[in-house]
This record gives sequence, C-alpha cells and structure tokens, in this order.
Amino acid sequence: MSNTAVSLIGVPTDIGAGHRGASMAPEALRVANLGQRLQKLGLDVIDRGNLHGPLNPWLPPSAEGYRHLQEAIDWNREVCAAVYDELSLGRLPIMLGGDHCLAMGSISAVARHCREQGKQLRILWLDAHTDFNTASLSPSGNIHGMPVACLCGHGPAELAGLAGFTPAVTPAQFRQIGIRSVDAGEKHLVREAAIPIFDMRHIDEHGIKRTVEAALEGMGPDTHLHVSFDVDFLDPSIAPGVGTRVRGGPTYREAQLCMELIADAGKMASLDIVELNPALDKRNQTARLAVDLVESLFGKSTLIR
Ligand code: B3U
Ligand code: MN
Ligand code: MN
Repeated sequence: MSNTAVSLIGVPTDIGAGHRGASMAPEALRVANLGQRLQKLGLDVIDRGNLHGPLNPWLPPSAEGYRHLQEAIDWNREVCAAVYDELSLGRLPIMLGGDHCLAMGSISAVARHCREQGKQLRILWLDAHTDFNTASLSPSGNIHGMPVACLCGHGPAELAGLAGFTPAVTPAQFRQIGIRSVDAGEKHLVREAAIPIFDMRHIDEHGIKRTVEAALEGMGPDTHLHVSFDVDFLDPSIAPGVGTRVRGGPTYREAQLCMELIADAGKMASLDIVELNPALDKRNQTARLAVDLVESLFGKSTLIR
C-alpha cells in the first residue's frame, strides 16, 4: 500500500443523526493525528479540509417522514462531487464524517466511477445497524438510518439518483458485518432485498476471521472495495463516542483482526469513517481508537512496519 495516494475529506455534519455532535468528528480525527499516522505508513496524504453544507436546523421529521431531507441532499451533492474528483485523480478518498447519511454521496460517486472504469464494486458495511430504513419504515425519520436503502433505490429521487443512475448499487454488492440492531419494519425490507449480512451471531459462531474472509470472498482482480466504517460497529465499552451505542459489538482484538484481513485483501479503494461523536466521547478515546484501526486497515502490522 506504500505508494497509495489518499485524500482526507472532512464532512462536518450531523443532519442525519438523532444526536448532535458528529459534525465535530473531522477535527477530532485530525487531533488524533489521522493524517500523520497514515503518512508514517508511507502513504501520500493530502488533507483537503472540510466540505461545506447547511447547518443543522434541528427540526422534527417532515410529513414525508424525513428529518432534514433538503440538508441531506445538499451535503450529499457536495460529498458525491468531491469523492468523484478524487477517484478521477487516482486517489483514495477517506471521508472524515459526519453522520452515516454521507455514504449516499460517497458510494454514489464510487458507483459512477466503477461503471465508467468497468470495475466491480463491493461494499463492506461495518455497523451495528443495517441502515436499511425508508421514510415510511423509520421509527425516527433520521436519514443516517436510510443510506443503504436509498443507495439500493428505496428513497427520494434526489438522493437515490446521485450517481446519475438508479439504483446506484444492488443489495448483492453489500456485505454487512457487526449487525445487532434492526428495526421491526426494516427487517422485512432487509429480508426481501436479501442483503448479505454477517450479524454478531455469525461472528460469535464462526469467529471474526472466517466472517471477514467470507465477506471478502469472490472479489475479482478488478474489484473496487469501498469500506463504510460506522464507529458504532465497535463495542461501546471501547468506543463510547457514538450517538447510538449498541452493546455486544466486536472487541478491540476482533476489530483489529477485521481491519488487518481487509488490508491483506488489498482491494480497498475508498473509505468512510462515520458516526464518531466527540460530544459523547471521553478525552477523544474513540477518535484515537478509530485512527488506530484505520492504520491497520492500511496495512500497519506489529512485525512488518
Ligand atoms: N435504526 C434506527 C437507529 C439507527 C440507525 N443508524 C443509526 N442509528 N446510527 C434509525 O433511526 O433508523
Ligand atoms: Mn450506520
Ligand atoms: Mn450504526
């Protein structure tokens, strides 16, 4: 991975979330030295600074069932354009989120890039949640619970069509790992879509190694792997700085091995780091943990480097 060129893109927004604070996460990740740590691994790192978008008006969901829909559209247009530009330059974009609704923009850009370059796309979704809600199913109206559904075509045209075609991706392109919280209505749609899910029970039964290997199976030589890392994937005992803590997540060791196995596969070409919430963190420990894990994701190993 040593000559990989990466671009850090700050997306300081929490308009999709149920708690304020993820808008501070790009800076928390910088304070935890994300850029310098990646440079130390030999990567060519450029920090592009932060994207700009609407402030969080903190309104209740609209009659259509979306909270902050126009804001989500505006932010995701910015994200989609920025990610597409980095991919066109041959650089690996890293989103410093921001709440998880930004994945609609990042993955739409990746989908467009892959279509133009004739590449296969695989999306690894590391999360406690499936994020497969629609406006009518969502218990909260929070758009960070909807990006996977939206990317698969279940959502408003302005978001579902960001790639320039709809759906941007299909459920079969996803592999979700760490799942342990799915809403009642969401469950039906998840089953109907047959999205490949490796939930916590799967990890308990088969171990993290076999789980991640299975999730990465079948990638051809021309596969672009997008990793969408929701920090609430991790057990809240090690990662308290997130808005929706769900107990029973991967331990530190499991998370490390997960990242190392993804690095070994050598296919990661774009990354979201989302849902980190410094307002709920303790002395930036969750940001530091995220940086530690992202180093492993880029191939840091105890014995080799
Ligand atoms: N499924 C719930 C909670 C949730 C989803 N994603 C996060 N929280 N981070 C919802 O509101 O859609
Ligand atoms: Mn999520
Ligand atoms: Mn989540």
